[in-house]
Amino acid sequence: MTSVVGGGEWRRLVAALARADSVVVVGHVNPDPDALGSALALALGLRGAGCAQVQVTFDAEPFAVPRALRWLPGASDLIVAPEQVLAHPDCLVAVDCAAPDRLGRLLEVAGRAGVFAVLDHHRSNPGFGDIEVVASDAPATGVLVARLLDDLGCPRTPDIATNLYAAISSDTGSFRFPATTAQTHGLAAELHRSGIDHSAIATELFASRPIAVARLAGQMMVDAQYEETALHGAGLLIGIVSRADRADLGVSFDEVESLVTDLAAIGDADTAVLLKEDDDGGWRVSARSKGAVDLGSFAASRGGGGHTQAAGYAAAGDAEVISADLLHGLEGFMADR
Ligand SMILES: [Mn+2]
Repeated sequence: MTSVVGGGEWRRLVAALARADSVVVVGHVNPDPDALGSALALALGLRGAGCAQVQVTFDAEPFAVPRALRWLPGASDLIVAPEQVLAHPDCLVAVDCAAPDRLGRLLEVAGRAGVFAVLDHHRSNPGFGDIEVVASDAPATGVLVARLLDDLGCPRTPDIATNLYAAISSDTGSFRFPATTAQTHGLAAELHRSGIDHSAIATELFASRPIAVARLAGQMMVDAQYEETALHGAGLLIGIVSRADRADLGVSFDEVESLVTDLAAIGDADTAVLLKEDDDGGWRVSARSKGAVDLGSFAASRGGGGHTQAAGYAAAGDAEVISADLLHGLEGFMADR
């Protein structure tokens, strides 16, 4: 599929992992199913291949495995908090991390690792680490981990395949997004043959929303700002979830991420943006486009990154100011079509 698979950096990554006795796999801050599923699949494969010490971790404040991802195979025994990570691993692999700051506190450990490797699929990734494998045409980091495990000679157990299928079906929006190719479906078919329960995975990913989160989504939707004429008539929808909104319903920050999907499912606007406030008063902006805007470039201009049709960044200040910046700033990033 992608040119970097099998290339020089790729072969260095395979060699580094094959000889490592201790590996720490790091997903991005507040991991999504692609980050954590990819990390767990890689760790399970390495452990099965005889690697003596394997850990999965990520930064989150406070640290907790997102409630919605605790079902992923290996989550209960492979994931450790950042402070429990090996001080000097032979290899640290960052998966699905588009920039160094996406490792959070674990960037410091990466500097102490024998080899610091980056495996990612974000087009905005500037390239960092001792080994850089960035395949921007891959629809999910999970696709890259599947090929990596093949090259390491690791068999696809049902647990590994379940993590990979969760990663890929999540990042492709259930195989709907444009980066999905015939090869993506081919890999999904291979994973089916590995003994996964695809329907149970789909239920965990797409039909397990707690009622409190659904009520929060309802409130967010009622109050969403709809700018019908924005983006040369393509339309813009902005939803806001403050920490006070979450506190009222007992919803954690990581549970809010899926609400951007609700906004993106609305046909009246090309671009949907969710502003969510964390427990410290900072804002995370998550944006989705149906194709009118190059969100990856827009997010990069705001210190974040991502893909053309899905991107995000951190912002400080009032929600009104962030919304106004979106309304005026996005028009400069209309996609060439
Ligand atoms: Mn991803």
